[in-house]
Amino acid sequence: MKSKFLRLLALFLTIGVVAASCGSDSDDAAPATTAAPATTAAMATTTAQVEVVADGSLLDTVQARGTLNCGVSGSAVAFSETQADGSVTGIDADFCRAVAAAVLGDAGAVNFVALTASERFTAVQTGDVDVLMRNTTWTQSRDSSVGMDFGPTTYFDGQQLMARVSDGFSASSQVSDVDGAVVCTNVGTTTEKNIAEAALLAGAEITLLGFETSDEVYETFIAGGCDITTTDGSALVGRKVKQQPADQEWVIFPATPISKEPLGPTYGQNDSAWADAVNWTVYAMIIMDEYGITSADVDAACASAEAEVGRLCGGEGELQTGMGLPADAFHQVIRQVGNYSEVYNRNLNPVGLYREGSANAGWLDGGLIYAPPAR
Ligand SMILES: N[C@@H](CCC(=O)N[C@@H](CS)C(=O)NCC(=O)O)C(=O)O
Repeated sequence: MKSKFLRLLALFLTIGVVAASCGSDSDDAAPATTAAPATTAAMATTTAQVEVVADGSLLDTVQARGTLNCGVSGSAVAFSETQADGSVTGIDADFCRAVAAAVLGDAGAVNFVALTASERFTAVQTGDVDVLMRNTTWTQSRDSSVGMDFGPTTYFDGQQLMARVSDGFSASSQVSDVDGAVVCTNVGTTTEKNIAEAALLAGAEITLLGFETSDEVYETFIAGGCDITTTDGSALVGRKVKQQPADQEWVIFPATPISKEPLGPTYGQNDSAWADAVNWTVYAMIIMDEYGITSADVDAACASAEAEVGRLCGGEGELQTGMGLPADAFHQVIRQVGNYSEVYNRNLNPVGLYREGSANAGWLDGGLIYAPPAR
């Protein structure tokens, strides 16, 4: 823990540096530290920035606590699934682990908190969770009046519908074809709003049944209580793989999703130090992927790395300590969890979701996955 004295000293030094850079006629009463020799002031700048930005941030709280409270679904196939032994698997679970590896040096230091869609934002507001990795869509209202901030999109999704082939639906069906249908979905989601709006626009009259959990949605769908289920396309694919009964054939449509569902880390608004820690964990995973550096070879790569990889590894010119993280924070992320492709492929390939040709390909391959430079 940083002492009060260090924080105050840091604050004074920052004021000193700012005042100096604004000219000596500044109205700010610059403390005597402005007279410090240039080298001392320059060295202190780094420390001062770290101490001040992290002060009062969740970053401090999480580091003091020693565990990350990460909000997940727990029943989102391939994204976050609570297993019989209590462990949680999936791409969202791995992003929780990645943040723990960066912030705490230990990918295992995660307390997973399973939340329904309607519980999730309250859990952030009350501080029950530090971050959501819960197939959560970045929207304007959530980003503003709901009080959330959003990190880099980790999965570009879109809403689709799923129905039985025996009911006359096919991959080329459209929303207008669901006229008269009973449609099941989850409450507290973008999904329920999108389908109501899309059906209205397509002139289809539907009966919308809302459930708190996806398990209830699929139990009802399988039993014939609804003709259609609708949610993020990735979730439909996962449920079809896991739950389609031998005597039913389910089909997903329309080919072009009815909405954009950018899914990614979500946390309370106005905490820049925490946001930076979460966001740059994801960016580091994307950048290391661009260099082809994986968990298997990151130790060797970091041993001789230069330039951008060198900086991310924690070598000369590293930027992690300047944001309140250990110098080797991102080395640990790759080592303990993996780069973006590793995490994507190991969780999503088994349900038939591939990066190639999708919006989740890297930007050099025609996709949208992109990170700013580590500079
Ligand atoms: N991305 C949408 C939908 C998220 C959502 O909650 N989807 C459901 C269907 S995949 C879900 O996660 N269910 C899992 C559960 O019941 O725990 C949103 O942010 O509102």
